[in-house]
Amino acid sequence: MSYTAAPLAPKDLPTPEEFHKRKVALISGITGQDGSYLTELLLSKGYEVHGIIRRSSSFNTGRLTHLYADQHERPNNLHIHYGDLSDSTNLVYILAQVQPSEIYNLGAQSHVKVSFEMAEYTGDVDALGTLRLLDAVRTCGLERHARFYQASTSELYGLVQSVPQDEKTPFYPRSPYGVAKLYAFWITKNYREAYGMFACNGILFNHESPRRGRTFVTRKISRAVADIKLGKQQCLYLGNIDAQRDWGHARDYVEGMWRMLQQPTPDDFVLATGETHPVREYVEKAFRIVGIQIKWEGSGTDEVGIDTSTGKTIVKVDKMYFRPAEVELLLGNPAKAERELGWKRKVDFESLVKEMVESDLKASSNLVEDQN
Ligand code: NDP
Ligand code: GDR
Repeated sequence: MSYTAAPLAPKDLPTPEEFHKRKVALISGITGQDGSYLTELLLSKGYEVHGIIRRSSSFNTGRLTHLYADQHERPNNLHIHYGDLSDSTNLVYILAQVQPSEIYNLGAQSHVKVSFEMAEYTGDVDALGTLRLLDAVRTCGLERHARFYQASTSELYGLVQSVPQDEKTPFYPRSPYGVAKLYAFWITKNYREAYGMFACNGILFNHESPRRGRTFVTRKISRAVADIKLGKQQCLYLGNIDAQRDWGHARDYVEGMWRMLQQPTPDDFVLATGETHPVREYVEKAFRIVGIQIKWEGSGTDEVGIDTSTGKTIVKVDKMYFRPAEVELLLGNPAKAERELGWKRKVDFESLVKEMVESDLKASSNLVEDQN
């Protein structure tokens, strides 16, 4: 821990409005894709940023190295605290010490397929972890002062009820991850109503970037395309390539998170692009960027993608990547966020795929360091 400022006693707290002007943010999940972009944004706005990181036997701060400076050598506005959403005492301690004016709860076991294998752990961290953090806010007497952002998800919609999905569309989660996030959604809303907390749910549709974890489909594809182009990999194995997603850029979405906490009153908002694309289209576009044209042959788990210029099979569908229950179609309607937050995504699908493939081409050629 690098932070030693003395916390304010609850009786000394200024009004909630004055407290909010302090611009002190606490981020759980700071080492993740969104955590790193949000940290960049908040630092650029003059915030003091505190992040919770998990102890790991290997470095897990790769996405932050360009932002972090040793506080002994070159003090800056980014402070790191060891912690975990499964450890209430630790959360209370961090909150009491930092007294954040804004809390972003991004920490989660965020992989949908993994959640089927680690259902209890996912529930503990994603559902109860949110409760622990909300209760830590209350324990520290900050419930009228700290503003709270909950990383809710389009996975809440799950089995399609209607499209496009917006704030009024009913939820029907399809995975232990989705069900855990449903609890987190409602407990956030409940604490807003029960204790008057400034707590918001951002219902965010898929957002990607060169910093996306490598086991999520877009990054798995962009890296494989680069490796196949450079002769380092022969074939890309995928699951359900007919699933459709509403994909935006993570940098745009963290801007929306911040905007939610700057409103006069707390509310829940969908962030999405309003477009949907099947996984197979992402594959085709990504290969096209490196000059490879794909044609599909076969169907179901026998489907393959063939490089039309060489005749080689470079994509194979493999049933090991299918999920016990799938979310087939996500398409969000961001009208409320556009109207009330003045938020609009800047990066379109084509530019997103291009940025990810070009970044992985550089990383795979060792021209730049991997961003995660
Ligand atoms: P990542 O998987 O990239 O990051 C997850 C973060 O949570 C990492 O910093 C991870 O730490 C941390 N974490 C995991 N378990 C714990 C724990 N027990 N205690 C504390 N921290 C923990 O996710 P994203 O950045 O993509 O997503 C951020 C949040 O937004 C997540 O909650 C996700 O579920 C949600 N979300 C994401 C969307 C997306 O498309 N990206 C869409 C909608 C919602 P470590 O680095 O050590 O693993
Ligand atoms: P998702 O993202 O489940 O939507 O959750 P992911 O990229 O894992 O999957 C998207 C779709 O692609 C299909 N798919 C594959 N997925 C992976 N990971 N690997 C494969 O090989 C593969 N082949 C096909 C999947 O079946 C799925 O339909 C992400 C996470 O960031 C969540 O935390 C977040 O809440 C939601 O987005 C919105």
